[in-house]
Amino acid sequence: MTSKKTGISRRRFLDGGVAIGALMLGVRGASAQTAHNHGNMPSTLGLVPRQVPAAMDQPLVEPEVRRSVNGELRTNLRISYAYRDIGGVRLYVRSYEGGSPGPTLRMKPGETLRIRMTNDLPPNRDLMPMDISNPHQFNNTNFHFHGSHASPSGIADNVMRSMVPGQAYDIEIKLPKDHTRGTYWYHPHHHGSADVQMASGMVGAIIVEGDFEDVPEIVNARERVLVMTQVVYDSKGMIENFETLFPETATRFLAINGQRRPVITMRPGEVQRWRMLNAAYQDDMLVEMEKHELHPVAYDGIQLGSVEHFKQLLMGPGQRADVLVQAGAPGTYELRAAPYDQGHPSPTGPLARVVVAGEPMSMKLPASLPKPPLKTIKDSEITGKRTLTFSATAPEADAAGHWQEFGFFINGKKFDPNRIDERVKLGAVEEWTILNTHEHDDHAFHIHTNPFEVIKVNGKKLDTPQWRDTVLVASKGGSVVFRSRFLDYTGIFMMHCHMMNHEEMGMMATVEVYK
Ligand SMILES: [Cu+2]
Repeated sequence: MTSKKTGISRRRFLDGGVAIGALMLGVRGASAQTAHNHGNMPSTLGLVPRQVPAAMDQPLVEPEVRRSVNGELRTNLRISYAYRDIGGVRLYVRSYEGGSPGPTLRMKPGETLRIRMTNDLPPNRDLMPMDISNPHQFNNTNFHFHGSHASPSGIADNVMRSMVPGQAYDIEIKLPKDHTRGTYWYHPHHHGSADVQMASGMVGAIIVEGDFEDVPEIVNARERVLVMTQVVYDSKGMIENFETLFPETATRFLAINGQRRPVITMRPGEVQRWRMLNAAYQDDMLVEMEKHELHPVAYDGIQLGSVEHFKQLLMGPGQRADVLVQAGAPGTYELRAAPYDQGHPSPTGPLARVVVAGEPMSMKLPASLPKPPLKTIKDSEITGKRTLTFSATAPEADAAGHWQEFGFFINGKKFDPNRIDERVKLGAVEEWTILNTHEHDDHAFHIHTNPFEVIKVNGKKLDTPQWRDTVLVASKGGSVVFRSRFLDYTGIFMMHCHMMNHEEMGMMATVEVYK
């Protein structure tokens, strides 16, 4: 069911098509598919009362999959407003391909991602503000392949591009043959609008295939893509003002794959592999599952050297965790976000219900994992060190309101696209200390193009260093030390806080890798 030219699987759309038709005719039982409706249906919505889908407890639906064919993944992504019924509310928000999340893209190392991106949003009505860290022009966009080791220049993973309403653009991102394999994602990265667009659900998973090929316990496990978001909206079900996203207590509820508390089914003893992506625009999630342990085998698309075991797994915005879960006795268990203090309370609540039922399966967790793909960075490799300070200013009394009075900084400066903040020689291997002097909030450090190996957190050396592309840095003087190899690609790319309210208000800086 794959059209040759686009590589788009139509199966999901055909399934979804039934649901769309059913909705328009008012037939019952079409609810779970509404997150994947294609395009707008304003006339129907205006004239005919629409079937209201169940708010929760519908079977989990995974995003439509688009696969690479003959070495390339060629596809279209159309950005437009779309209606979306979710968790008992009707939203009218910006979207990829009419849904949230957007389609899951699946490709392999050495292949090229070719996207024709059409920006069908209406023209911007606001002028450029004096201060570009005042969120603005929400209908401009671009494309970022989060976690990719690829060129940041030209029409590749270049977040300096401006894709304006009414225009179409080509994107071409070639992955090297030795690219790490795992769970990645995409989202807009246009300064001024990225936060609003991601909060609207403009996010999607990218799977770089082929990890754990020699681990039968993982190969045989049923895989699920779980794109976790915070669903936020104003009184009209829209996001047209920054006030909808900030104060940071604005979160309404959590969702997976655009569904509020969907149902995940498992059989007793079954092991499943969940590709979990925290695609929330702002907050951490402390993930737990009643009476079950979570067993990460990869973080941020990079395989671990051994299986980990947790009751709770903290995921900052932007982070991924590939987690094995083994179902226990028959019953219903909640997968949820538990309370966590990130400077303000992280959102809590159900993510999904896991229903364990049916014939038991005898499956096992892997006893060991193959050697991780990236070599640990030795002391002798280090060619330079630097320290970056994340800080912020807040109004004196009420830290929850008045976002215009906050300022977010890296090394005391707000983002300026015309300034180069850090210059690094191609091939350098550096040790960076990220320091968070902000009194209120943790921050989520993310850098493009090259992953890094975390060796120290809050002054304490890790027993096992951890490769990441996004890491949380605690407030009130918290710190993270990592090492990174600046390999293969010259050009200008970004580092920033992945709590997108902070990024949008200035907590981003440029890095230039030169030859
Ligand atoms: Cu931040």
